[in-house]
Amino acid sequence: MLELIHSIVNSEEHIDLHQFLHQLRWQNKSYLLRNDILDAFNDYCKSLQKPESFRNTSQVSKLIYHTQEIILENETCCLVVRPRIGHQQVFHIAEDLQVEPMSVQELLDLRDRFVNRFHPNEGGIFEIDFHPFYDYSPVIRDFKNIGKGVQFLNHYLSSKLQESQQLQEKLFKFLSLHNYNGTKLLINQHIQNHQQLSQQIKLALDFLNSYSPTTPYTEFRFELQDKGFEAGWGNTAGRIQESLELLDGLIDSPDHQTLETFLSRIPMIFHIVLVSLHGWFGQEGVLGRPDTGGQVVYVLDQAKNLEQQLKEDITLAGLDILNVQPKVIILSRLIPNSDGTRCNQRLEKVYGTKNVWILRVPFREFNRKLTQNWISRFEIWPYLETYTIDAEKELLAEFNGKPDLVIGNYSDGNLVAFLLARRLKITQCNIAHALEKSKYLFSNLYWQDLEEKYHFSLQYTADLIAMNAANFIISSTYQEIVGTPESAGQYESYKCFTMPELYHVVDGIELFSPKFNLVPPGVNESYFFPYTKTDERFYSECDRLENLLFNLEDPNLVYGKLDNPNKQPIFSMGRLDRIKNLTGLAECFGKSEELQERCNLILVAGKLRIEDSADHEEASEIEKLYRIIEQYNLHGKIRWLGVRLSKSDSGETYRLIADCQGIFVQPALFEAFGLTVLEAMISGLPTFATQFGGPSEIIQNGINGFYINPTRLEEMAQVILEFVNKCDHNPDYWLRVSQQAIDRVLKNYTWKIHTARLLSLARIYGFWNYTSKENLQDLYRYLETIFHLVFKPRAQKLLAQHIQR
Ligand code: UDP
Ligand code: LCN
Repeated sequence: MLELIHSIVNSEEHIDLHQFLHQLRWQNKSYLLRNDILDAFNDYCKSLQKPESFRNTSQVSKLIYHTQEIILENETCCLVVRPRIGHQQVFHIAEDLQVEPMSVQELLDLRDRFVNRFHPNEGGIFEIDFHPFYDYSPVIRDFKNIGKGVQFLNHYLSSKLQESQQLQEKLFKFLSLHNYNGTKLLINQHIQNHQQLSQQIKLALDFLNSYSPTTPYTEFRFELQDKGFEAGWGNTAGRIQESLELLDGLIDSPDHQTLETFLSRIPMIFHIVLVSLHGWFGQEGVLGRPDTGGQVVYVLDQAKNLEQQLKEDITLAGLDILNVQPKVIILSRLIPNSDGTRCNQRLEKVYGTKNVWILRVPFREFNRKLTQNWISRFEIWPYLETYTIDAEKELLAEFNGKPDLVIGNYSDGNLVAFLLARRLKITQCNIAHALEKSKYLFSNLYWQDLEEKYHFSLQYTADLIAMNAANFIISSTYQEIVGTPESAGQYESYKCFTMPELYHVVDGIELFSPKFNLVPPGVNESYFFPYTKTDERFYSECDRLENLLFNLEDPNLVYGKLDNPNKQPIFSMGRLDRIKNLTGLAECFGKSEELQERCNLILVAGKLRIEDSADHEEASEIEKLYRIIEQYNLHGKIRWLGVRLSKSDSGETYRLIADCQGIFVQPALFEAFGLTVLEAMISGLPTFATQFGGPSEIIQNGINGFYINPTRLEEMAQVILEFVNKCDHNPDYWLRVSQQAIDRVLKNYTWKIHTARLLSLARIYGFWNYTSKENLQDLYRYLETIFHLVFKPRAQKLLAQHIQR
């Protein structure tokens, strides 16, 4: 990029760069983000009647396209440029177009000066830098491979296995470690080192040759034991042979594919904890409450499917004979004042499973006094450390020992996962779901002003600790990690930022680390399936739901009566919080008379009345929705259902809308992933979803759905209208998009794919963790220091405030 700027400066275009920056200085904004920059550039081009070629292909336009931020200070400009995904460069351009690269430290100081919180004379600021701790680990080179960490790691590990006898010995030791409830698995005391292992494998393979591949393991179990091999290699002679051949291959000539297949078979995961703390965690009547959405759906479905996958793996490994039982515990919080939910129950079995449980542990204050009420996710930080200590005891009792894997969910669950993993010395996996930092613009820069309400200083510190500690991280989309060519990713936003007067993050996370893996979730196919699967549909519920959607007049449940219920329905379902932007959809509908003539708008939005809401954002969205209905006089054209639908009701609702050849719209200002998008698509609804965030990876625009820009309401209405018109001209069009939406989900987003991948990762990273644990000690010490010296004092201060309230 420096070359590009130099080349601009040395060409005719330097006049444009000079004038453009000059024009910016005359604006009243001195901190511009990408959208502002693009708008300003458009204005510049318009005002000087620049030709299209200049706007699109000039060197200046190229520079502008890649610029994420411009900060103006006195006569100079600072440009934060993202030449390609995962890379950032910073430049300082003076009035006379002298260009100098700027260091990260200089950028952070500048940002502090921007908010008047730069105090060089009072000493330096604490700098957080994780870069040195990633030295031990290999890093991916090409940004296109970010999120494919395990493939990369397998290449790396297999080449190391080839070179290093030490790693071969570690592999042997790793294999000798495994047991189930004290019963040895895989290798017993007859094999003492990796050379011996290699000899015994050959003997065992010769021995197995005399059996037909389908012979059950029980028939030759004791002979194999004599050769040093315990249960865990397979359930039949054929499967065991395959496993031992894989291992033989790994010892003689390791390659990445063999390593992955072999490690994915190792029976080392039987007991799993999923930590999901904030919101209300339950199987019924909780979705749509504040802080309670897709994460609950995700974790419940994941837990059920993990049990299923573990069972399959256990059977294939031949461990049924040891009566090995997988167990999955969803660790959540107990809320004594549970508002009609089951969140006050300590233990609850998950429906349809054999051994999946929700274990709820209460938060406590000083002197073991328990908190009684629900607490917002922004306020729960002070309780997490004592919570972990209590939860650890309960988990040890429930599992009758240690779990094998802990998976954290969201910032709070990930911090607890970190603390648990440190105490129990087990593998830690993180799932972000949504990182608040990218949702709230400038939230780090103005953290002090927002602290009373949001406590971002705690949340972002917790995020840094947990994401760096995690052995592996799974993300639902690529852009969750590193964004798109135009916008930064959620994890990327932790790379370098300032928390003025608290700390500077010089390097907050290695985005090229192999710990990142893209593993999207699935949909629960018992509830969400195509509308065409008539034999599986819940017809007994259809009349009730149809009436609720289109006709029922009950002011407690529905606002709005449709003049013509037969018009094509535009459907949406979500919580009434600002980011979900259901009000934006109503306004888009309000602005387009043509859309109102052609369609009805039906919203399932949880609540109807401000007085029923304890959440300030929700209350103001309710108010706004009423205002929009009045402003655009949407009476007769809109129905607003103030209900929370159960899973089976929401599944049938999507299908009922599909029966009417309706569409689904997801209008969020930003959506990290968007389970409703998957649910609507698998039901067969042509889906229009926000272009900001995960949906743009789920949908392929124009093929199996459509992107909308929720900040441009007229344009959004136009996209929907175009579709409606096309369907009028070609009745097959709706059917085609509908079928393509179904196919997209079935092929790429199933829980079966997700859990098989997740367990394979857990095993591979378990091995990686084992081989590199000495190298991780420095990092862990650093993380503990940040936890104790930055996080904890702030958490204690917040607790004192809670107690005073
Ligand atoms: N949901 C539901 N009933 C409702 C509202 C929402 O079952 O009345 C479910 C919806 O089906 C989806 C989840 O809540 O599974 C919302 O997840 P999503 O990822 O779309 O958004 P989040 O709420 O996590 O931001
Ligand atoms: C949280 C969100 O905001 C959604 O975008 C996701 O779909 C959900 O979690 C499940 O991961």
